[in-house]
Amino acid sequence: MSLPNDFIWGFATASFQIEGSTNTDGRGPSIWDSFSRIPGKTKDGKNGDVATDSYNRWKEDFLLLKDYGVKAYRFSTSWSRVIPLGGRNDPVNPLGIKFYSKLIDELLLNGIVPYVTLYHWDLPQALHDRYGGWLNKDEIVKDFVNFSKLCFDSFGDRVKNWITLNEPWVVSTLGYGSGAFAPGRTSDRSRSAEGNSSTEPWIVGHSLILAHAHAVKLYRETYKETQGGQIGITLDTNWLKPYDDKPENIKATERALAVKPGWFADPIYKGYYPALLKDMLGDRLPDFSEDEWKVIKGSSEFYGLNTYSTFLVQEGGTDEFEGNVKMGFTRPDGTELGPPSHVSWLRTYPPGFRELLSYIWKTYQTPIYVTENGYCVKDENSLAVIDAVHDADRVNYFSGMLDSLLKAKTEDGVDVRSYFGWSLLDNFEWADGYATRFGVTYVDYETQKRYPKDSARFIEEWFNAHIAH
Ligand code: PNW
Repeated sequence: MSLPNDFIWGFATASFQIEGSTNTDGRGPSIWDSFSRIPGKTKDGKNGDVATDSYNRWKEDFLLLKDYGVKAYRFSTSWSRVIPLGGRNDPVNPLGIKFYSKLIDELLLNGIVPYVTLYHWDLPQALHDRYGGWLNKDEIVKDFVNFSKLCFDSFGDRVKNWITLNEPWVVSTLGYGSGAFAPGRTSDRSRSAEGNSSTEPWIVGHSLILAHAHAVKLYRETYKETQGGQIGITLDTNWLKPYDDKPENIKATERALAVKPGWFADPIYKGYYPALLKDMLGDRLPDFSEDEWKVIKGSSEFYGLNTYSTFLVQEGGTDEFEGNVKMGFTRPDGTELGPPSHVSWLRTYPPGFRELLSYIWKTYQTPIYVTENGYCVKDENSLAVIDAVHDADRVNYFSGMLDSLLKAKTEDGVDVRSYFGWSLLDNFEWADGYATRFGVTYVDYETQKRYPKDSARFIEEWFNAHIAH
């Protein structure tokens, strides 16, 4: 059993999580700069001002990729680095363009294919202040399309794989529902002075879908023919299994899937909202006009899949963003899906990945690019470097997941075309700060020195052994 020669593999990162240099060479502030500087918003009280210093150390990171033998690298562009104030009438920052251009050239010179995410959560602060950012559909769609156009114009001669948005579910629900992520809006007044969790996430989701669709429309009309690339979206999608075979738990699982991934995937791949989502939200779910639906339906050329875990689902929860269900890892017989990781939402359960790949392939019938998958070892942060690099639990996770991917592709006939491990290196893990480590490379934040972990070597060897030559 092996994967075809053209199967793509590599590692992923995101601009705000690695670059640092938030105030260098003309970059403008993003909502994550401001949010992470508010005391109490990140677990370790740290922000992204330095991160892994990759704005300065990008060559070193590139050398890691080369050393690991990857075929591709997924990274994201910082909107406020290339248009510091973000808007369509605001000036472009040539140094920002130059930064990504250099990186792209270096990758291509060494046979590494760039996969570029336009938006991985770092909205220019100015757009949030000016008109409410993602809450203002008419303005943000135009500004996002303008930013996308700048990227197609500047990099599209060399970049052939575009991802418009990373995980719109997270942007909407954590940014405007729980308020755990930037811009931190929520009805919970202990967390924020502003926001309405029952309406804003659904409004933001609406804007995100349209912004994505209009960027794709522009690419198809103006660039695709001459540049010859492909474009799509990345959705975070966990596998969900009913807790047992009780009808109410089966129904609860369907409802949970209607929220995630259905809220975004159904409009984009099928051209309508899931009925269960509409039932749950009534008129709080903004609908699209007929003209808008035409732009949205079929607006992704692949399913960009970020996936980490499997959950067991029961009737009875109150979190709308999960579909009002209870989610857990404990089976009815008391056994667990997998041992705890460093975060509450992630367990190692490889069979779930195989089932998820089949579900997506059957439901959405579009090629799947796994754009993120990875693991954080419990308490890795308290280990000395020489121990942390022997990340047996992460190796175990990747080993199981890759085995599932291979079976999905070769035995189940799922059209899956890439695998990007999250992440190339330990980095700023959003509200967790730096204490949660997802890298296959250890970063010593005192010295910024990088140390390859066993998992990096494992993945390299796994693909060398499983891709047909
Ligand atoms: C991803 N879930 O988000 C992000 O794209 C990365 O930036 C991040 O560093 C990485 O995961 C690790 O947290 C997730 O619902 C979103 O299970 C949602 C889930 C998991 C990860």
